Amino acid sequence: MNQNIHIIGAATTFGQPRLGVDLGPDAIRYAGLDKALYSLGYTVTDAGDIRSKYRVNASNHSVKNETNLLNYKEVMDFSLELAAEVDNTVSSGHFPLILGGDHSLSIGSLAGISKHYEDLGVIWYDAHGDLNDSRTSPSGNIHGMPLGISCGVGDEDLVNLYNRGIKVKPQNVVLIGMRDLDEGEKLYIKENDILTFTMGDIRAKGIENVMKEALVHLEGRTDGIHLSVDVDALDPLETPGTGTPVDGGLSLSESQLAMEMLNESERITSMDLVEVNPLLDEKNKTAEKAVKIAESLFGKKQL
Ligand code: B3U
Ligand code: MN
Ligand code: MN
Repeated sequence: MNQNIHIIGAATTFGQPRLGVDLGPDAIRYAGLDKALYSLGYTVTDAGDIRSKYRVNASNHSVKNETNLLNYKEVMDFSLELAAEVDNTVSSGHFPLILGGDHSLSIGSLAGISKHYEDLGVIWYDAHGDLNDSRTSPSGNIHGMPLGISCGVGDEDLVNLYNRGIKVKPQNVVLIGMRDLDEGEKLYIKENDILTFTMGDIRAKGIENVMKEALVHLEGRTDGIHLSVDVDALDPLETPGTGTPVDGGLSLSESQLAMEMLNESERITSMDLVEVNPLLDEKNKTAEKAVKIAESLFGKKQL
């Protein structure tokens, strides 16, 4: 594992309508992220937050454009800024740890990271596929689209963001924790043969076997693996402070084991930790879980 971690707060809320997810990066910091990583022996720097130049308030938020995309311009501008910061972070030899913020931020993080890899793998640890485009999306929320956009599907300008086209090949993606997929997403997964582990698969095989299969699948075909963790992959009993909770999710302990295995693989190059919304939380419990997940990824073992 890269010993130099650079934290980037991606304080955006424009990918979905619930205000407060832009406060996620500080909620995770206040839950003790840097100290936890120092204690594991890492060098940690913090870029502070990237914040949209557009002010957020209850009346201007959640405006759809003519093609069913919510806060389109805001997401576009934010993604560009984040892509540049992440690109610079990788160039300077640091591990980018991007704190969200809603999941639309992965449009920018993947744009920045993928520039450095021919065949970037992606592990998408989430209740949702985030593979919609403006036609298949039931909501118009761009946080339900970042993986699709990164694979080259959807709005042309978002797909071509950061002067680059497709960022990730669908065969280099593994979905873990799925339990809320829209019809269009199911079709896309089938047509592109994306390795997918639903909660049903995880219950049947166990998380350990699922992670083994995921790593075997990405072995050989990828030259680095980006990990995108949406805290709604976990059960809402564990992580209630998130905008679109779905029952029947992963436990903290399963998630820690999954992260430990990723640590041992020594293949993870970068991470998003997203959708922590302290305004929906109980005493910052969700941010505390996010810190535990990061600790496990960076090598802390469960007792
Ligand atoms: N698939 C739905 C719901 C959703 C996606 N991501 C989240 N929720 N967090 C959509 O709106 O695209
Ligand atoms: Mn997500
Ligand atoms: Mn989700």
